[in-house]
Amino acid sequence: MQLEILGNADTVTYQNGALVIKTPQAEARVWVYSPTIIRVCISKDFNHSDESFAVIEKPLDDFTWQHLNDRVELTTSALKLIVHTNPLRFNFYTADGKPLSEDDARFGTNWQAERVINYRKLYTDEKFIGLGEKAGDLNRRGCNYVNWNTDAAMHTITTDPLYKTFPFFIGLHSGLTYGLFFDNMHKSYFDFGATTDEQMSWFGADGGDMNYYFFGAQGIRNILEDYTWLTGRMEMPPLWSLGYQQCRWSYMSANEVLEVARKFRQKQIPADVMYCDIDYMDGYKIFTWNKETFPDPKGMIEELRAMGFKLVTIVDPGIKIDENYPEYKEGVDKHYFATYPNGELYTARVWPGRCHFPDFLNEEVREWWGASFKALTDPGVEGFWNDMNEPAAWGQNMPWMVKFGDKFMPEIRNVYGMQMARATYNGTKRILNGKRPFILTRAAYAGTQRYSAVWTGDNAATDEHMLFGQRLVNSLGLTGMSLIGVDIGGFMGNPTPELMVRWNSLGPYVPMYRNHAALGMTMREPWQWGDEYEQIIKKGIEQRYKLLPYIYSSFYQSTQTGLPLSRTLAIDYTWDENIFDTRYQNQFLFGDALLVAPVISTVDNVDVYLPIGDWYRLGSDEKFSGGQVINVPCPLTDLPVFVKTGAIIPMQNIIQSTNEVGDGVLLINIWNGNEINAFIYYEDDGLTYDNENGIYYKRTITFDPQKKEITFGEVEGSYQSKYDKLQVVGHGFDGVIDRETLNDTQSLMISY
Ligand code: MIG
Repeated sequence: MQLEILGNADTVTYQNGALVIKTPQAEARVWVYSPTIIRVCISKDFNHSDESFAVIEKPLDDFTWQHLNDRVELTTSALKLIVHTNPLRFNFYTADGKPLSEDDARFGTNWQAERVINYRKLYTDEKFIGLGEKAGDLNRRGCNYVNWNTDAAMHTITTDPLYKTFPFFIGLHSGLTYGLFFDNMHKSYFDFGATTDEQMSWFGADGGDMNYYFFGAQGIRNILEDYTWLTGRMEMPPLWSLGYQQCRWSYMSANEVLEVARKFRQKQIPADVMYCDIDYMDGYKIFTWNKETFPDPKGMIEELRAMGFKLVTIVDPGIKIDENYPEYKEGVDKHYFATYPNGELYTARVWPGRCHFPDFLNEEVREWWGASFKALTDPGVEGFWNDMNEPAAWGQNMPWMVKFGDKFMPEIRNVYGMQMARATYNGTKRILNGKRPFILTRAAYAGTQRYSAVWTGDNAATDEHMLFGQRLVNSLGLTGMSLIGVDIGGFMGNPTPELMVRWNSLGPYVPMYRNHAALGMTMREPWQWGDEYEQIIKKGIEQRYKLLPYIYSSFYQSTQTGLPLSRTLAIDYTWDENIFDTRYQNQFLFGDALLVAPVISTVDNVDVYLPIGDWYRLGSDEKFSGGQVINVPCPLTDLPVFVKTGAIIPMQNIIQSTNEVGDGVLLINIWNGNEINAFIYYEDDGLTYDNENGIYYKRTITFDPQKKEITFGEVEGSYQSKYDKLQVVGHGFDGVIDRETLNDTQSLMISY
């Protein structure tokens, strides 16, 4: 194997909005996407189609550049890129010249066979966060990772790779922030100083170009906003998907599904969603129903609907080889499946037995797949769970020569699941004719937030996995994903009743709250744990429903800014060393106002680190000063959750599902503080795309402690709020704020 270097620049020209720099060995192009986003693409064989599955924006033609002796300087209003020409190196600075991130001066970018690698300077105090669903600590310094979407069944808390690929990380040093997105879908590698004696960080891929977007905005919020501008943001999810979801592999019959749903209503435990895992199908054939066990899907779904439940069904990519199966016949006739290089169809075994695999990279195949959902939408399914799309098959080792169109498996593996989710989203959105589909996918690539929610796959029923799962959720939140779930209770193995209770006290603060378990595991519904525990779990679920107005508004924030619901403390407390301490690294903000400290089930007090500011414990309104570690009780009935002073949290009274109208009272909870604070309240019908036509209800609620005034801003949008009464609930005020019931009031003076 030879090492090929990038070499010295021969020519530097400007062509169609890009700087084009040629060396004898390669060609580099530089584009500016915004003042804070610069793209560099270095290639030995420049690909003119320049296809990306992640990026949805186009470059701007807005930068200045000059070619000096040994370098080219490109400047935007926020950044300076210095390209050294001998040899070619790319170094990024703030506008006033502070280094943000630089090539390693010795090695820069080079190739070994098809592998392309970029070596970067490592700063002494540099930390790294990101890469989405990855094992390890919040600070990824000293770790290395591989992106290669994998059915990581039985994974531990150190397994790598897992199911998803998000080649985007954020670097922190010298009080400065930057982000780097390596948009390359081949198998890729990231090393944050792990195996370079702390001299360099490096990343690369098995093929393709050294194609990266550099984000130079200051502050992680701004970087996330830029990253999600570039790769898209989620749209408003159906409100019902934010309620409690009950899943299992599998509820084996329509009767069983209905029985469980009824029991939620009898016991008055709120819930919105029931799931059908693979056993609803006829011989695991996608888009079919088992005629014996699910004889009348429409009837079942209508009964569920009458109880206020939605149904989500699973689909896998593998299409069973079966002459009597229309999807198989059509897929073969139209050449929709992956092949060997000689044109034979590739076959592997998975649940249905011998299967073929749709080529989701082909738009016609995506259309066909999407349209096939009629078999599920006709009887009334509105949620579609995409599993096994790494893609997975028994043996887990798809041969590298398998072809998807003109590309081989290793080139497309990391985007396959995302393209399946895209096909599912577009297809079901069309068929549902104005209703929002709910899509959930296991495999993903950067940009998946535009189509789907994700969950973290097959975890285990241990305390350690509960904490790890939260870390994965928080890290996924740094990649544009916001609607994220973990299998509450643990997929493999059986939780102790205490763990089940504890996990359900965290559940209200997991963006997607879904209880799920593997085949053969104990039953997991809230009533399986004895009376006393059932009541605690019920309280947890009720907490989720109380918080829904806050949660929904917070998802609106995700759609506008790319900020996730569950936020590692690194987002807002970036320079506070304590938040990276492995004892506190799982703590997170849930929306703007709540700080949650996940804690194992076997202790009844715990150390919590409260960042700077004052905080109230949610359960008791007890006040604490931040910037210190506090030891607090954490009985199974009270997970440590804290509220920021000045916080405004709209809540509602308990309902049994999002389908219920409720009592029309919106409870504006306010915790006393010293500084003025505002919250953007958002509501729409939770079900359709009418919100895109201005049919929503949005207003800013402001609390000004100096003026002792709460202001309800002008309502934007034409949606009629489902709450016709407002009640202000004060916390931490001397004396009680009257629980005054207001109508559409603009401002309210309070006395305390
Ligand atoms: O080979 O559909 O991660 O959630 O219950 C296992 C059965 C296939 C893996 C998923 C899991 C699901 C299970 N699936």
